[in-house]
Amino acid sequence: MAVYRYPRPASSDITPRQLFFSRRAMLGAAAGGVLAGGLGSGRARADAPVAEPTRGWPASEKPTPRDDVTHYNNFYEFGLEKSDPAELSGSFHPRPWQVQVDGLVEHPQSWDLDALTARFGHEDRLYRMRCVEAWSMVIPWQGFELGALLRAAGVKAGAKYVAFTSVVRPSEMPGQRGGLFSLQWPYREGLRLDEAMHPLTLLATGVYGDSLPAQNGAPIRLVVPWKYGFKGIKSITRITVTDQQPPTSWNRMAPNEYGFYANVNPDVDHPRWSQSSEQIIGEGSLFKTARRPTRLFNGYAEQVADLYRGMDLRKDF
Ligand SMILES: Nc1nc2c(c(=O)[nH]1)N[C@H]1C(S)=C(S)[C@@H](COP(=O)(O)O)O[C@H]1N2
Ligand SMILES: [Mo]
Repeated sequence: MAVYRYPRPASSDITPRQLFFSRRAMLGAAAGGVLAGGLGSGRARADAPVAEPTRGWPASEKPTPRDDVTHYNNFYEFGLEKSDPAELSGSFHPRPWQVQVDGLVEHPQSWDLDALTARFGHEDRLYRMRCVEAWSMVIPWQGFELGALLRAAGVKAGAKYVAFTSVVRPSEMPGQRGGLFSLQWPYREGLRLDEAMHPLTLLATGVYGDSLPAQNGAPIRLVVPWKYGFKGIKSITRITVTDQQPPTSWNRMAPNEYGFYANVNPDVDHPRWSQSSEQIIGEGSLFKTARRPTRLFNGYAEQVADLYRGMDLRKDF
């Protein structure tokens, strides 16, 4: 019997208020801090309208309220509850930060975060995010294409995959200090090289016009909008180009539940729940959740279906 609690069906995902506060008390979490403002930089705070995205979900899609995007999170390094990452990340230091780019590249290099932003900039992308737990958001990210970084690194012949590694800092990340549940740290993810080079694949450094708060994966995280949210690895320290399919965290923990591809697909159910529809976070009420049908490749089929032509999406789920 599995002892892990993630992912659960959507209906149980909302932490009852009482439990939320008793957990806070129990854990002695420092009150306030991160909740109030995040780790804001000098960038403009955006309660302002979200800029027209250059690519991604139509701008007509309503962004999920900022408060939900930054307080309903999965980031197991900080704890299991949706509220934990915002509550328990007060001692996390996302600067200074280095990202090592290595493996099958012409120019292996350790990039300072500021050097990455200076070189590749940050543009707006409004993307849908569909968690494997059957809930979804629409998130205004800022960032740059992973492909731009990989092109600068010079991908060598024979490369087939890209492996990603999250930070390990048990002193700043309570979820890494053991307990009943544990993924193996560091959190790892991977993409096929053509997925990594796809123009929709983003390295995000900001959300809602501000630097990423810790809970959203500060200071740099992956966003692959046609895949389940767990592919979007947070707080990346290393990007390795390789000729081997890399091991990935959730796939290693439960390979029959979480595939390497993890493409959003309403016709391939999770063994423990349906994937045919999703709860819309930030809409509906405590008494009635808002739902909508889930779409193949999270609605991005036109842009990405070619990547999977000839593949059996049930077998390579
Ligand atoms: N390092 C790390 N990255 C992670 C996770 C995590 O626990 N650790 N959770 C994943 C899951 S399951 C989801 S749904 C998204 C959530 O991103 P968000 O909190 O910014 O919405 O982050 C993904 N990236
Ligand atoms: Mo997720």
